[in-house]
Amino acid sequence: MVEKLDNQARAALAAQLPDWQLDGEHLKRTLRFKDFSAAWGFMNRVALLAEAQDHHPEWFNVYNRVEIALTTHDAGGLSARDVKMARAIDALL
Ligand code: H2B
Repeated sequence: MVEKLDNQARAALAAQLPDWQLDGEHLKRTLRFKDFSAAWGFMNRVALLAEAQDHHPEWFNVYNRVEIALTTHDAGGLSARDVKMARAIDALL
């Protein structure tokens, strides 16, 4: 069973992941691409990461915009899996 982040770990997120917003039990980031094709290409790459890590984003796409919300369903909130996924997504960009 994966553990939720404790308050100290949550407080460190702003410095560790400056492009992500902490919103309750989600880490959120909105990205804009040149067009739908670029957005979809990015989503494909994230999908491969998600499968490899067995950790899947909640997300929403309209044309060139991709909104991502990370949380760990098995923990009922944020865990180290979300931090790892956010870092991996950042590394794709
Ligand atoms: N993704 C996310 N975001 N949270 C989870 O707890 C989770 C997941 N659990 N992907 C995985 C799949 C689990 O359901 C499977 C059975 O390993």
